[in-house]
Amino acid sequence: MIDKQSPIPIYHQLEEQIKAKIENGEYKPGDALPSEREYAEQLNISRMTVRQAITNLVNERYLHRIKGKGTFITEQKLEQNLNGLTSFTEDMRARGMEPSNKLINFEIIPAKLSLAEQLHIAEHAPVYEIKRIRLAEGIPMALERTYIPANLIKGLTDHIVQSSLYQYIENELGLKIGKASQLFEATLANEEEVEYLEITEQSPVLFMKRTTQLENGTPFEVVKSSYRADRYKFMLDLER
Ligand code: 16G
Repeated sequence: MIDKQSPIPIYHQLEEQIKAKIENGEYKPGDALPSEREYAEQLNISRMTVRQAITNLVNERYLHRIKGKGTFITEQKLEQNLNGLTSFTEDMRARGMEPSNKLINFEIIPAKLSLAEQLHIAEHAPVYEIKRIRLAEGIPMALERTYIPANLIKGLTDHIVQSSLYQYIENELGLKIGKASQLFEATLANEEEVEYLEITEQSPVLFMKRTTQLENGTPFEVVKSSYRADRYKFMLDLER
């Protein structure tokens, strides 16, 4: 497996072999990597060399170390393309994954002043407050709190928001979704996110706030989402 005569450094050969095993699924995300000693003995190379290969793969985020436990294969993150105003349901379906929702809260509340201003409605006007865990293949990806003016998006039910909100707005109400502005912020998980996203305390979370309007310019949602930073990454094409 290791060619000691090759001009390619041994640590590099080992790196490539480990990467290949991750890519072909022999090593699965979350699995523990064999120990340095096992590689060293099996391949008849020094532990220093094994350590070098593993360190490089940790730096490249293929692997991660957990203190006192060992080295593990890192989960592949989902890459969300930010070019386009899509819904969670559409994003998941587009990549062939099954979206689902766990509804935590669904109620109508009076809008506080700052929310009312963002939604261009009167203070205390009724808004739906919807809290959902968004899952892909049963794994929690994000916690989403959505605020929607009840007088604008009519007839919303707890049943509807357990599937797709955008689909309801466009297909059932016949409204056209226009554009959104979205803010991104790196944070550490709070208690609620730890509980609902099944992550440990202090895990990194990507917090996003999206304000979306209908085609006619009327804002219809303010959404605060917390995405698991260990599962998600974002991609945007930039032009100059
Ligand atoms: C996405 C949007 C959210 C929107 C939801 C609709 C972000 C940060 N948020 O999660 O604003 O309300 O999709 O999803 O991308 P649905 O149609 O599947 O209910």
